[in-house]
Amino acid sequence: MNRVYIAIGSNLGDPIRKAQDAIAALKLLPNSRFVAASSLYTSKPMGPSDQPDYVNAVASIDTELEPLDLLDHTQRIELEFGRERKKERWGPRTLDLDILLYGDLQLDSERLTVPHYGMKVREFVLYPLAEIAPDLQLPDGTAVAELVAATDRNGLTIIA
Ligand code: ROI
Repeated sequence: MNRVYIAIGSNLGDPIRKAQDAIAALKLLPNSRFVAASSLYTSKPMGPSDQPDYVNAVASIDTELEPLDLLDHTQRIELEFGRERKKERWGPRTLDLDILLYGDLQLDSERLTVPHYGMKVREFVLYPLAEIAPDLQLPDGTAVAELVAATDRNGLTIIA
């Protein structure tokens, strides 16, 4: 079994509902066991500021799915909830599921990079992650608690 952490983000079309639906969908993944989901948080957009605030959360599962099989599933869930891939870089999105960590795997491939490249500096990832895994260390030995301590909340607030 591999402990996996998945970041959830949405800022279009009832984002609270989208995040809750995403968590429900993760509970149904094959060959996997749902472990935990964080609270839902609201966060200021990273990237262009002329877009709505985001709803963010982090969930963890234990899975026997291979990394790219898991990615197939998370991308399927994104599409099920109406994700449209837009041209604009860092523009608004109906649902984003990012595989943050896959056990201690360090992988840099065309389709998937774990640990997720931005996770060490994004408050909307680090705070929810620390909520469900306060003692977690990244594959390089960095403690999530240390990263949280070094990262401003930037308005991040629990909403549900
Ligand atoms: N900003 C916030 N606050 N939350 C996100 O989930 C998020 N996702 C993104 C970009 C566009 C980088 N900005 C975000 O993909």
